[in-house]
Amino acid sequence: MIFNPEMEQMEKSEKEKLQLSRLQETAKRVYENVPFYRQKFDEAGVKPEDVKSLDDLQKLPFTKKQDLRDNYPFGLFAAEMKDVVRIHGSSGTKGKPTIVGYTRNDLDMWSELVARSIAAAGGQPGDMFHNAYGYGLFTGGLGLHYGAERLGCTTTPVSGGNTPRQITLIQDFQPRGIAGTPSYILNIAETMEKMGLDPRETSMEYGIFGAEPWSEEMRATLEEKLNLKAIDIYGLSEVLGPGVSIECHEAQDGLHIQDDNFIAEIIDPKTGEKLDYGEEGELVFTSLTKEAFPVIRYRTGDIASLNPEPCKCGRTTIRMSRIKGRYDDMLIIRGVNVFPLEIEEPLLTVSELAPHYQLVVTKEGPLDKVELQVEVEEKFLAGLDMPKFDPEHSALLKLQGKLSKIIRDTLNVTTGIRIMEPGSIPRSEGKAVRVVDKRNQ
Ligand code: DLL
Repeated sequence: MIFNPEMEQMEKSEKEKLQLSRLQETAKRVYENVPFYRQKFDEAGVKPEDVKSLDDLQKLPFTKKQDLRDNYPFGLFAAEMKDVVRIHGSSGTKGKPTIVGYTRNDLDMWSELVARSIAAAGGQPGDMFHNAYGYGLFTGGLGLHYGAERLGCTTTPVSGGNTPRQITLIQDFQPRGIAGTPSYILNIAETMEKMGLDPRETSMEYGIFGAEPWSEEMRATLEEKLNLKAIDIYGLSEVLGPGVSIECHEAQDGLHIQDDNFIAEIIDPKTGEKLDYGEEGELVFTSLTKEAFPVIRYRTGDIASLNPEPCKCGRTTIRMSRIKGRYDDMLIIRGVNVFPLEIEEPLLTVSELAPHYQLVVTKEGPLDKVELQVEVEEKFLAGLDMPKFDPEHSALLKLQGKLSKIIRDTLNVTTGIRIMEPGSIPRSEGKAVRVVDKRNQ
């Protein structure tokens, strides 16, 4: 089902006209209401009236995460505080959270975009919908919540954590749809298995998973374990929250960007130059309809590419690739750039290993040293003669060698590898911690 065919199937030239008039309004809004933007525009020698075509977006300055920090908490708001009815934020890795705000119209638009997203994932009015994203400052919980209600789903605000209760509610309420981070949903599935329940037997038909990087292999694992369709949803607080883009269940091939509300660009992160369709680089978003917290050319730090080809689902919106990672999370292992996800992919192809891993980064002299810690699959372990877990057991050493070779062959890097006992890697209840950085300890 297409929730808003008028917008989601709009013809290209008409969409571009709409984008341009909305971009002009947004440029005017930030210039008139936010001293930060006025100063940046002035420094760049550009006025809102200079935006005469979509190409003129290139003339506008970028906005970065540091700009949000410098203007903490409300300095970038473009609406009066009396009109701001909701605050959200993201915790980030250090310091104060990044704060964003919404007017009533913003919340209305957000609900609509999430309703569109759930429909794209295969959701329908009347579905029972289990929302396991965290409720709070994080945008995942309330973002999915209001969108599910807007679509007409019976929405259960379970939030993250308390896994046994999640399982009881899944069994008793019989949801058709579930939402949560892929790592937490995996945790729920495995907890069910431990309780002697078969996660393939639940009522769930589709899952809306995102808020953290996950690989095609993780999709295959989740679809197999839970017998549902796993759909990738993307978003970030600075731009909206969940609902910026989502895959459709028909193709599961790229995430449809809600481009009546956002313009996406891909840039070279070093030069800031705009890249072509298909080229991989940093994803940049400009909001077109937001009132309280519009963003102009916001540099997400996320790596993706764009695809303008029409999709078989009938939507005409531009699509982005699955996120490969964040520039912040990139590791440099002996001169080779590696994203955690690139390690997840080969790792999940080894059936003797469980999909639980962490990369521990330490310093050895001037070089970064990376150790991949990964759990062995319980079933494999049970077949070995090992009363007490022994990492030096020949079968585990052999497994270690096998994984090391696969990683070397696919990524051209050598990492240390530690095979861990089942259950020893901390389980996620929200965003999984994949990189443990001990370089400054
Ligand atoms: O994670 C919003 C969200 C909630 C998205 C629920 C999807 C579902 P933040 O906490 O601000 O917002 O974190 C945003 O998370 O810049 C990406 O690095 C990462 N991210 C979000 N979705 C995906 C995804 C929410 N599908 C940051 N794949 C973003 C990979 C993702 N990374």
